[in-house]
Formats: sequence, C-alpha cells, structure tokens
Amino acid sequence: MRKTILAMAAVLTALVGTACAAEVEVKMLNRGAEGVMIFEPALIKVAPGDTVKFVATDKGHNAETIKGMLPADAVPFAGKSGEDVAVTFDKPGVYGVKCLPHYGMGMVAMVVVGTPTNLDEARAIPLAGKAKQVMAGLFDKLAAQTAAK
Ligand SMILES: [Cu+2]
Repeated sequence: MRKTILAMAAVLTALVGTACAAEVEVKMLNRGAEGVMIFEPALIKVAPGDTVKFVATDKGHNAETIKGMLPADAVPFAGKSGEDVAVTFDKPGVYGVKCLPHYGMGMVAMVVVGTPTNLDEARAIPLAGKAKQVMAGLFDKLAAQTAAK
C-alpha cells in the first residue's frame, strides 16, 4: 500500500512538472507606452507548450491569427471581441496576430515560439499600411534580439 502511494506521488510530481509551462500576459489596449490601439507587449517570445493570454484590458479588441502567418502545421485561432483569450502554442515558429477592428490602425503582434522556423514565409505575407509598418518593426526587433545573442 505504502509503495503504491509513493508511486502515485512520483507520477503526480512528474505531471506537475510537465504542467509547469509558462503563461505570458499580453494586454489589448486603447493606449499604451508605444501608442494607441496596441498589444502590449507586441513581440512575445515563448517556448513550445507555453500559453499566451491576450487580456481584454480595454474593450473592443480581439486577438486572432493573421491568415497564412503561422507555421504550416499550426491551427489558427480567433478570440472574441472584448474577451480574454488564452492560446497554448505547441508548434515552433512565427505567428502574426491582429486585432480585427484595429488592423488598419496597426494593431498587430508577433508571437515567436521557440525557433522561428517559418521566418521567411511569415515575412512574405503581404500586410497593408500601418499593420505592415508595425510588423516590419517587430521583425527588426526580433532580428536585433537574435543578433545580440
Ligand atoms: Cu483593437
């Protein structure tokens, strides 16, 4: 009996260990440190298995994948307007995220999960206007961080 309990304890410890993936919070804001209608932070780097929680700090925003701007084997997601959405990222790569109502105002973010396997493909996705400009800044920031290592 005691052996069984010890074995169960070991299994539980192992389970808790694997469930220890990080959760990162990203605020959806009308106004943040770097401007209006933004995700803060806009460049999010996580490990595979981590969760990013897009928090509806201000209402009227959502978070969803930009079409085609995600690893080939990853599943797109779309959060509802004004609601928090938690997304667990299992597949390594670059994910483009947008707020549908404010895409035109450049409300986009980038989630990099582990190794940015699809970096070139993600860069090749055509974006419009302010979103293109903001995303280009995020690619530059990512490149600068990678170069600094
Ligand atoms: Cu928005």
